[in-house]
Amino acid sequence: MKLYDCRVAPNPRRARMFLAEKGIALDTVEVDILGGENLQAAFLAINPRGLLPVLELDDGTRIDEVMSICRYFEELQPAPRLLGRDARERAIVTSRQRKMEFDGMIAASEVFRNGHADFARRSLPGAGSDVLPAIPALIERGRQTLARFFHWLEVYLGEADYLAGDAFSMVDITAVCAIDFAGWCDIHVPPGNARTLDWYTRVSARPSAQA
Ligand SMILES: N[C@@H](CCC(=O)N[C@@H](CS)C(=O)NCC(=O)O)C(=O)O
Repeated sequence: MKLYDCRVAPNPRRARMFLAEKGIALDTVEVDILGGENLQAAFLAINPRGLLPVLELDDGTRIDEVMSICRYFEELQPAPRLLGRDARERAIVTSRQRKMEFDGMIAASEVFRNGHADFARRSLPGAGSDVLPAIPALIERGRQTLARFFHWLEVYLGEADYLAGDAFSMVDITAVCAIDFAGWCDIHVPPGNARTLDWYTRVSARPSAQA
């Protein structure tokens, strides 16, 4: 089994954090997104969408999408549960997880990719078109979406110590990866969001955050 990975990229980091929390070590194959290796034939044969991470099983099955990879390992090795401990928690994790992706990860990606010279002709991640020019208006939209994201983190952390309740979960992993991704564009947790700043310190101090 092996994980196609990219050390600097935020979505592969989500998968690595999840695996580290479970104590699962996998062989990895590094793919250079910045250099465009993910858009070349060798990697497109692995994932025609050109996206990372991808998990390859020993029987050759390839699983893309971070959440699919995580669900696979949650079933193989339930402890510690990171996708919810019972039906109620699993529903909350699923609901909030989507918000972390749409309002956090995708918004940070909009700001980053539409404003960075290296991605001026690759404004969406992965394969699909030879040239996808940046759309500068998406930078502001991404900023606005991130402002909403930060607002909701503060609300959720007013209810419990972690973003989906009293247990650390995948929701916390996606949120911390989105915050660090937004930091590439100098967008940070607002200084008045005390609960989020405290949570961020706690989550960033977990060994998995360095995975
Ligand atoms: N929804 C996908 C998102 C995957 C994704 O966007 N990965 C980025 C790295 S963070 C990528 O592969 N980018 C390729 C590119 O920029 O061309 C998932 O959860 O795996």
